[in-house]
Amino acid sequence: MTDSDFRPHSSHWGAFTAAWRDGELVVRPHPEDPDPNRILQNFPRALRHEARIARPMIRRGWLEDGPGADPRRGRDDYVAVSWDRALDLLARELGRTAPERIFGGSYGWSSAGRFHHAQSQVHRFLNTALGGYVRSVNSYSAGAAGVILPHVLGPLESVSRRNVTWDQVAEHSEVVLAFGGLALKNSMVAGGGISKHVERRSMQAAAARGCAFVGVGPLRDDMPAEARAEWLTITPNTDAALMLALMHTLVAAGLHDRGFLDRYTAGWPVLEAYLLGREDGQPKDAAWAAPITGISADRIAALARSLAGRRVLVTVSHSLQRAEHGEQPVWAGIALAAVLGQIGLPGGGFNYALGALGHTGRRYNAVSTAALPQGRNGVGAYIPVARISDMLLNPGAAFEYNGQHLTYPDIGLVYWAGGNPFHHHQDLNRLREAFRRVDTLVVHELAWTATARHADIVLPVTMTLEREDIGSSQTDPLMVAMHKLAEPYGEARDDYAIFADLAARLGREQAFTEGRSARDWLRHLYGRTADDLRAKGHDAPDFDSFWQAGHLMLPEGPDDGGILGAFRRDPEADPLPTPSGKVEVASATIAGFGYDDCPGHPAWIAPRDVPEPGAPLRLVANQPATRLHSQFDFGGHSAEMKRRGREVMRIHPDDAGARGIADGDIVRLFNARGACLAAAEVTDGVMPGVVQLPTGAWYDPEDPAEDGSLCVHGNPNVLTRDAGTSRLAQGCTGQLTTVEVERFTGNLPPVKAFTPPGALAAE
Ligand SMILES: Nc1nc2c(c(=O)[nH]1)N[C@H]1C(S)=C(S)[C@@H](COP(=O)(O)OP(=O)(O)OC[C@H]3O[C@@H](n4cnc5c(=O)[nH]c(N)nc54)[C@H](O)[C@@H]3O)O[C@H]1N2
Ligand SMILES: Nc1nc2c(c(=O)[nH]1)N[C@H]1C(S)=C(S)[C@@H](COP(=O)(O)OP(=O)(O)OC[C@H]3O[C@@H](n4cnc5c(=O)[nH]c(N)nc54)[C@H](O)[C@@H]3O)O[C@H]1N2
Ligand SMILES: [Mo]
Repeated sequence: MTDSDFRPHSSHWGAFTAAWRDGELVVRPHPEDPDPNRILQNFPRALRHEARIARPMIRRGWLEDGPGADPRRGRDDYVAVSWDRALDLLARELGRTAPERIFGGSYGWSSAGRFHHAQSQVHRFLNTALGGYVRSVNSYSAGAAGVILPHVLGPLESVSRRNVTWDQVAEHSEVVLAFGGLALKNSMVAGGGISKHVERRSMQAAAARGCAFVGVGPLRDDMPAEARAEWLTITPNTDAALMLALMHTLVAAGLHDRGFLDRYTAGWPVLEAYLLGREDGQPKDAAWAAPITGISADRIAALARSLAGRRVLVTVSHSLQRAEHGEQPVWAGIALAAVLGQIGLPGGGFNYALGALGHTGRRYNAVSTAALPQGRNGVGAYIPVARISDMLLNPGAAFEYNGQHLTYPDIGLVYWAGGNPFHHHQDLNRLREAFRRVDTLVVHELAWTATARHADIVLPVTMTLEREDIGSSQTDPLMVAMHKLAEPYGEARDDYAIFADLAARLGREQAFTEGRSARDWLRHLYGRTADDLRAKGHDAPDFDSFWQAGHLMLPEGPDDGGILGAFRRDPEADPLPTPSGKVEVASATIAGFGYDDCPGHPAWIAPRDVPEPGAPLRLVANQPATRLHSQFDFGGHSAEMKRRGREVMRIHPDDAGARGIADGDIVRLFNARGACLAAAEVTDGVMPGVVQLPTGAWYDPEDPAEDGSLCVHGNPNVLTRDAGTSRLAQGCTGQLTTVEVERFTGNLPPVKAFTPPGALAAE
């Protein structure tokens, strides 16, 4: 095996090359990546794992009894059918279902290649072949932030990705106050691919220059050792109270930047009145915040004083807003940065979700990289993405969202390609109930996820290694010619090929394919980038040269702070795209909606989901270090990091001792919504009163026929609550909930998540 045997490919967790040796795929990270990650090592074993789906499958109840609500979903057998039979049946269903009754939101990360991106494929198919579908808006990532940011500071992308860079942090920041931390496990990942993981060395350089990092959160390893950070533990979901108290302390001491507040913000008198307690008689001072946050008043006051007059960067992770009233810590973080007068300065101000993904803290490419055009959606109805169960359970019911009164549509057919709702959604027992209501659930999957196991029609798709594509992200200069590395598993086909055949059955093949093969589409998409390069005066190789070289370096744009930098330099010439053109530390628009769960200024609103006798511990259900979400949970690296085949839950020694739990024990986590098993790791890296179980272990009910059955594998979403952040954003609140934990003493049930469901002989 020589270097020339290694062919380029890319994934959301890194660009790489791979080659075959003795029947095994060998995966090497991109040679110039200074800090590659182990998630790449999930690929080799995943490729031919028995969890892959080999043939089109139809759920027996649906095949025998036809479409309709069915309590057998999730515990039925499957019948293997030919592709022709599966596509004929599906085309018939699609043809007789009105687009207004098809839910095609199909949320999920899919794979990195820009052409075979399954979510783009399904949307294009539903638009071009059927005229549209009921869609979803926003994301599980930034459900609350994505809605509140445009009202108060600017679009999500500008505040998150086109803002402060890691180079600015290394060079300019004096204090980085990181709410929710800057965990390296998270910045491993970037949608569309990433060639350089720069976070570790940037924080190292900043710390060496004397920059002080403060990591606020329940876990020590939310900050890398290289940042030499102070770990400030906080009671989860109380950050807004800490931020308000920091502001109060600064204002009371006259340390706030009045010049900045006057010139660059709107609504300061409203927020100031709230901080000082003129509204409710309660000053939001350090003594007030201490019992809420679990941080002493002295510590809060000292922290506030340490920020004044320095180049401070406030970062707020996605996790803080993936919780009840998640809008508040985002808005309060912005207000804190405004009180400090730092917004728009290099290495200072506010950067939403810096470090949460490898897209942030980077320069944008100076040219665009093409995405598959989606066509036009003729259906107007939509839901905020995390309201899926609500929609399916309550057709016709009214709900509020971002100042609007909306109604849940009545859905007959759900089409999913490239996402795993049994990974991403909350209260999975409720989701099962919701999925039982529809007439038909169609899933394109490469493996037998729990979502596939609930579907009526399961179509096996290729995984990224089995096809050609172009890997590219706007925040990474390396565009990758993703070469095919393996033949498709079993009868698996590309999503594109499946949709093309369905479109043909519906008489819409030309509209969907535009007469192009997959290779033709790659050429076409590459051509758009090449044209843009040439238009901007750069050289661009032709497609065949690009393909042979395996990559192309794109020119990068400036590091100028984006719209926040421009606004800071000249607020009259470059106002922010908010109603006032300024930073809205209070918002007349939001106040006008009249929501008590999201008032007109950042506020502390006590959550309802707080510890109680039956559930005295707070559960942090965060992103997993060993994989992307649920993807390739059966891959080598993810599997190796489990204990006795279960996901690992971390618990503080005091909480473990009080429950007789030892390191390595199997434990049962439970609350009013459900229960799951996990393996305990006892560590003081988790603050007392908190347990942490990452997402991504495949849902594995002990008895699929029983409602509320124990998940034997460790999926925390059997425990989380299915409720929106507030009426403003209706965002996902899956990050936090409350649980009790006990040592599991029964017979240990086997993990069956990766064993295909019962299959009947082919028809
Ligand atoms: N409790 C809790 N829940 C959470 C979160 C949390 O913090 N706590 N975080 C949330 C967040 S931020 C997110 S983004 C979501 C993530 O939720 P998802 O994006 O739904 O999770 P993934 O596991 O990435 O799902 C992608 C699916 O696509 C499949 N796939 C990959 N390639 C292809 C392909 O080419 N074609 C097809 N058809 N399928 C393919 C994979 O096998 C996988 O099943 O989870 C959310 N859920
Ligand atoms: N390895 C890996 N990386 C990923 C992903 C993955 O699946 N795997 N998913 C990617 C995606 S889609 C997204 S959206 C991002 C998500 O980015 P985030 O949502 O920010 O990531 P999390 O790891 O869920 O949360 C970060 C940390 O916030 C802390 N935290 C939780 N609640 C609170 C709180 O109330 N207050 C404070 N101060 N801290 C709190 C937790 O300790 C947690 O470890 O991650 C991305 N990166
Ligand atoms: Mo996300």
